[in-house]
This record gives sequence, structure tokens and C-alpha cells, in this order.
Amino acid sequence: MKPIIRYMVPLCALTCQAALAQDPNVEEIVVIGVQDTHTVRTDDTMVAPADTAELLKKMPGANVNKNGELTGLAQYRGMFGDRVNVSINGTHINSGGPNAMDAPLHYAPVALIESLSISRGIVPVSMGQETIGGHMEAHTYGGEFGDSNSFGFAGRAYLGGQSVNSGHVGSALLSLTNRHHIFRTFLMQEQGGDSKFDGGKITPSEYDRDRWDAGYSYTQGNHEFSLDFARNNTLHAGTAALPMDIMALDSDLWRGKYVWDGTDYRVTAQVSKSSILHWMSNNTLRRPPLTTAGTPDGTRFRNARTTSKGETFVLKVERFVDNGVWRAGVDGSFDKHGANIFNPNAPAFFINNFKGIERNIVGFYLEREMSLSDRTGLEIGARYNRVNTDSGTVAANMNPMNLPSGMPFMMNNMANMLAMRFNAQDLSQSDNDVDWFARFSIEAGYDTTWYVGAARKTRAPSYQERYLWMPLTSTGGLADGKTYIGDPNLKPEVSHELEAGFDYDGRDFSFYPRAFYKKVDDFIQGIPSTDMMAINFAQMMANMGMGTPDPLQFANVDATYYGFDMEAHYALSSRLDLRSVMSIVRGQRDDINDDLYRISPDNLVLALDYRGNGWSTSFETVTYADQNRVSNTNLEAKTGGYTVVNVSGRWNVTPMLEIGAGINNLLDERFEDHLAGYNRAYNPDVAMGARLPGLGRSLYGRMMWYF
Ligand SMILES: [Cu+2]
Repeated sequence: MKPIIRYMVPLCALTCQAALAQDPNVEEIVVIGVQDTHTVRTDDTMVAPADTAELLKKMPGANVNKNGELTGLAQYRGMFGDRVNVSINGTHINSGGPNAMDAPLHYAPVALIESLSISRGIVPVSMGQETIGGHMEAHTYGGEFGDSNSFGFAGRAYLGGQSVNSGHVGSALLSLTNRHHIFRTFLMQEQGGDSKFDGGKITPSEYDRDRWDAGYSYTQGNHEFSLDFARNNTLHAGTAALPMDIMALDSDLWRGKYVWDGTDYRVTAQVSKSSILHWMSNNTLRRPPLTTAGTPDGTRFRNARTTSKGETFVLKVERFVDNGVWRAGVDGSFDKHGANIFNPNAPAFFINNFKGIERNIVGFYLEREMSLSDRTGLEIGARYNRVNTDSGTVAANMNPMNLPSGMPFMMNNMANMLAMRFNAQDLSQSDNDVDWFARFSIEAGYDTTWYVGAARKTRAPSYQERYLWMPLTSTGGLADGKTYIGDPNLKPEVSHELEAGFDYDGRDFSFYPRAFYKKVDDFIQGIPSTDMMAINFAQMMANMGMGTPDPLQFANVDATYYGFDMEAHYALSSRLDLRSVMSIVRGQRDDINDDLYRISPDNLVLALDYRGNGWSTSFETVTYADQNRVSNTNLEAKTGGYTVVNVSGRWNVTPMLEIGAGINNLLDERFEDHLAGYNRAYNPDVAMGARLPGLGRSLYGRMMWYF
């Protein structure tokens, strides 16, 4: 028998071994199973871009829908945005922008994270509340307890830079620790100019971000307690795929955690609180709207101020028994949102984009992980979530000059009619959602473990899908250029999924393939609106050069996803490894003949890694296929395939100092990134509405100094 510890992944073999050795429960959690996570550690992987979401491109089944250099929406097996549960140190982040300009990974900068992990395939119900599209977890550095009573000083300085946008990052993590205490702080500043590609620049794609963290941990006996604060201030960042750019994201994030780690029990309690203030604008980083005479058209200037507040709690009890673990928990997340659109040139103008929004979830679950025999393992669990959403009453004034007739007068009348109709509806909604999952593994021989899993997962509608009352593009980052209108009566999505695969761990060769099939009832998708009020309003806006006609209406339809992904490693010699990750996914509507929008093209990463003494080097090709399966409903454009070559090397100058350098897109290939959206900002190098290009050649370097 060869038990596989499911928390272990090859990329962190050494550190994980150390972590396991300290864990008193380690013997009791050895249940037969397959590798169900894929982890990238920033210590082991050269990362050039500022956005942690870019790391997903190298993970099986994962990718990123990129709306800006600091705006990466996680995609997993074709699902993205709110469908993918992204957690940072075990807490859910409530994005401040209604277009997810600050998608959750915005709050886990590359320079701060220790690792990013994705759950492969079916996610246990204990991992999060709504995991219909998967789960990923970013871990930030927290420092380590010392082994004596005297205090020691430790830390890491991280400096990085890249040529593609003349960007640089500087950060320092400092900790003062002993056997019982960790005091830690983290400081970071990063900025970049507009990103280049063969043929020009993406404007605007510049960014500037400050970050400051402080935290404390205490341990005594079986108890461990920690309290952390983070202030993430994004000063500005271009999002050319969206109608406005980030002018500010001021966020305060609080997190407290207590763990009691006994012999038979572990209790984890966690609370968090976030407060985000966000400003955006269509007239600051990008060229403002122009009149036909070519001068700035002040009537079409739009800014927005949005706020969000989030509170979460998690209480989890694990009981370790002879043949596995019981897990039970209760969790909650309580989110509030507001967003107001205004015109800096006309103070009376306003649109309550979202007002008094609440989205609250309380859930509980029971889960069991167990050995059925020496060769078989089973995990099963069920969860219930109660989701309540609500909106306040909305209003707008689109006739700031109080004109008695004409376009602003008519638009304002229609906006008021839309608002009155919305306000008259029953906006408060409750959903009762039940999830379950089961995963079964069987060891077929010394090298191979077979696996099959099934799950039902749910997702209640997002606040945008329910409460977007006027045809606008505030869609959680869909960035298809369409305007949308919500429906308070939307039902939750319900998916049923099957997954199968195996782990092969041979002497020189390992191979982890998975195939999946997911049927989603009541899938929420924009369909052509038949609502004359919304259609007329969108048409008038389009006539004024704002937005597009023919709005879409969020509706419950049916959809299916299926595909295959794998990772493989082959040791060619003791120093040379061949590494491969492949992802294939299809997403289709079942009610009509159409493909789903913004799904990753088939892709393959092939890499050769060479380990020298104190240095290593990597040669990598990343190949994307054509994407011809596009959504007609979302007017999605096809893209061609391409291959990009990346090289990198790292050198341990001393055990405490590492220098790395690399070139991404070595051949300066020009390509269209299918997941990068369409250009919405004036740019002499990229036409309005054209697919945004992938980044050009970038020479980058980083230095990490541990002390
Ligand atoms: Cu925004």
C-alpha cells in the first residue's frame, strides 16, 4: 500500500513535508485519494506580471479573463468571475467595483503571495460557500514562529522589473518572531506604464499601486491566534476592455483567526471585514469622449464612485478518527454595495447604478473523508446555503440642465420610468441552495490511483444579474461591449457534474489526467431583451455614442461544459525535467445552438527545466489553438492560434539571495489573446472594438533577499 497524502503536491514537496511533520494529526488524514490541488509557489516560479491571476495560465484547467493589468478574473474549466470561488488566506473578498475591476486576486499581489493553489475538479463543500465553477486560494507570507524565547528578525526583500511596460515593484516583508509571537509588516509599491506589443501600446494599461500590511500571531500550546490588517491603495490602473478606468481603489481589509489544534479535534474560527471605496472615470487615463468637432464632449464625461463592505465568518470543526476525518462547519458572508455614476461637468446629473444592495449568505455543511479499505478512499459532503439579496430604491437625473424638451429630457423621462418600474417590484429575494459532492478513489496498483467524482453545486444570482435596472455594462467584468438589464426574479444556477481520471506516479514519469462533464440548469446568461423600455433606452444611448443598442437581459437558460485537462512530468535525467499542462474545455447553450462566451481556447504548456548547482533554467512554449467556438449572443469574435516562447533562469548567489531573469514572448509574436476582451479606449494602434493584443516581448528580472 502506498498512501497518498492529498495535501501534498510535487512543486512544494520539501516545504509540505516540513509542514506535515509539525502537524500532530498527519497520520490520521492519510486517506487514499488523488492529487486534487495544483499549487504554484512564487519562490519556485518566475513571475513577471503584477497580477497574480496571470499565474493561472500555467495551471491545468485554469486561465484568466484579463480586463486590465491589475484586473484579472479567474477562469476555471470555462467558468469565470463570480462562478469561481477565490479565497485569500481562507477569506472571501467582496469586490468594490460592479465590473470587478478589483477581482478578488487584485488583493493578493504577486510580491506578497507565497503560493496560489487551485482545486482540481470537484471542490469539497468545506472549501467555500459557492464553488460551482471551482475554488482557488492565494496564501500570503505570514512569517514563522521561532524555536526559542528570544526574538529574531527575519524578512524578505523583493525587487522586480519588466521591460514590456517599464514596470517595477519593490516590497519588503519584515517579521520579528520568537516561539510564541510573530509581529509582521509588509510594504509594497509597484507601477508600470502602458504595455507594449509588436505594433504599439495598449492604452491605457498603466498602473500604480501601494500596499501596506501589519499582522500579529500568537501561539501557546494547542492554541494559535492571529490578527491582520491590509491597506491596498490602487492609485490608478487602465482597463481598456471596460468603459472606464480605475482612478482609485482604497481598501481596508481585516482578518482574525483562531485555531485550536488538539489530538482528535481541530477547531478553526475566522472572521474578516473589508471596506472598499472605488472611483473610476472615462475621461482621465483614456482620451475623453469627443464632439464631432473633435473637442472634449463634457456632456458625455462619466465618473463613478462605488463602495462595498463585506463581513465574513467561518467556524469549522474537524474530528480525526482512525479511518479519516469528519468536518462540520457554519459560515456566513454579508456584502453591501453602492455605485453612483455622475458627470463632473454637470453636478445635477446622477444615476444610482446600484443602491442599497445586500447579498448575504449563511451556510452549514457536514463532510466525511475516509478510507473504505487499504486501497479505497471516499469523500462525501453536503452543504445548505441560505442566500438573501435585496436592493434599495433607485433614481436618476439625466437632464441636469432641466431642459423642457430634447434628448436629455426624453432620456431622463425613460430613466425615471425604468426606475419607477424597478422600485415597484419585490426586490428582496431568498434562495435555499443545496450542494453535495462525492469522490471515490481506488488504488489499482503501485503506480496508479483511479478516481471518480460527482457533485451538485449551486450559485445564487449576483447582485448585478438581479438588480441592474438600467441598460448598462456593469456586469461583473463580462466586457463584451453589450449593455445588460437584470431580473430580480432570477433563479439560482444548479450544476450537476461528473469527473473521472487517474494519477500515475511512475519512477520517472507522472501523469494526472481528468475528464469532466457539467450540466448547468438555470445557467444565468444575457439573452436579447424583448423589453421595449430597455430597448428604446439603449437605442437612444447608442444614438448619443454611449454603449450599444439591443441590450441583453440576464435570464435563466441551460448550459453544458465538458472537457479534459492534465499535467505531466517526465524526468529525462536527474537534472532535466519535461513538464506539460494541457487544458481543453467546451461550453454550450442547451436551449439554443450557441457556444458560451469568453471560454479559453485549447492550450498546451510544454517546458524543459534544467537544475544546475545553485542555478536553474527553463525553456517554455505556450500554444493556444484557434477559438472558433464563440458566442453569437455576445457578438464574440473568433481568434487565431499562436505559440509564445518564454525562457528564464535563476541563480542562488548565496543561500539567502536569489536573482532571476527571463524573457517572455521571446520572438515578440503578435497575437490576439482570446480572453483579453475588446478595446474600449481610443488608441492609434488598436481599433475601437478590436480584440486587445497579447503582450509583446518582455525582459524581466527579480531579486529576492531573505534575511
Ligand atoms: Cu470600476
